[in-house]
Formats: sequence, C-alpha cells, structure tokens
Amino acid sequence: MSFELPELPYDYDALAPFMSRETLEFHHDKHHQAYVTNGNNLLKDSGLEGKSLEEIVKASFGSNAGLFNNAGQHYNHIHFWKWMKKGGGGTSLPAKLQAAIDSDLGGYDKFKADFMNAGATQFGSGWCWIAVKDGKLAIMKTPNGENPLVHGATPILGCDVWEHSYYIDYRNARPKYLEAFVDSLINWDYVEECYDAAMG
Ligand code: MN3
Repeated sequence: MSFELPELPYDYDALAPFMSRETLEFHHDKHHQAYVTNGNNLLKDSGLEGKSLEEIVKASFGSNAGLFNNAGQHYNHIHFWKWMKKGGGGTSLPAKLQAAIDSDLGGYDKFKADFMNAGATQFGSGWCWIAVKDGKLAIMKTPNGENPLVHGATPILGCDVWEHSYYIDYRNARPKYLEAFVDSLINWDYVEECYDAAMG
C-alpha cells in the first residue's frame, strides 16, 4: 500500500476557538502531508511494501528509523483528526467507555489529571494516550512518532503534544492546550469505536 493524506473529517474552522483554522492548515496540509510524502519515498525498497500501515509501523520500529518516524506519525495523525470533533470533549461519555474509565483509570477526574500530566511531562515532542493493554485501559506517553502499537498496546485516544499542534493557538502553554483538548475537542464516540475494536 502507499500512504495517502486523508481529508479532515470537518471544516478547517470547525474546532475554533480551541484549535484554529491556521493550526489545522499547517498541521494537516503541511506536517501530515510531509509524513505521507516522506513515508512513501522511504517505503520504496523497504521490503514492507504491500503491508498494512499497522504492520509497517510495528515492523519498522527499531530497524528502519526514517520509515518508522513517518509511518508512525501517519498512523497517529489519521486517528488524531478523528479523535476530535466540533462540540466534543467534556464528561458525556458513552456508557461502556465511562465504565472502563471508572474501573481501569480511577474515574473521569483521575483520567483527566493523569492524561494531562502525561502530555505535560512528555519532554520535547511526542504524544499522550489512553491505550488498551492486556484488556485494560492505561495512560501512556511516547516520544516523537512512537505510539502504543510498538509497546504491545492499542491506542484508543491520543493527543499530539508536538509544538506544531499548539504553538499558534497557545504559544508555550501546553497544559492549556491539553485542557482544551479534553474539555472541548475529544470525539468520545470515536474513542469508543477504537475501544470496541481493541477489545475485539
Ligand atoms: Mn502533529
């Protein structure tokens, strides 16, 4: 397969004021596009042509850093766009997901604090996550283009804490961006869809 840039699942203005048109234009049209373009160049003659994106991410981790960085970021961003929606975030979660957060992550307030802390303490570029590992939810953080797939887990929610994701709208205030993501942007329906898929 070759990588393709997906369309955003909403208008460029849809997430304002929490994530601006300008941020989405740079982040989707420039940064994600670059991962797609570079990933396709590096995929040629890698021996992984024809594999699924997930398989490419896992197989290139630790063995082909250039391909891994771009394929990992392509995977992460495909989901990141869908993990947000206009009017998202907050405490109205689908019941099954709410029950899993209560039992595995200590409830919504503790999830929010731990997820924001993971994002705020990821030194430099990276991501914070809710992942399914061994049938339970876990909060994770990873550097650069890494994701839970390469640590034996399946991501069901991720927030991009690379500066390109928040610097236009929040400057250096990463915690404010993380709080806006949780309170006003998360598409909980897509998180539950990913949870169902991860639980089989
Ligand atoms: Mn990004």
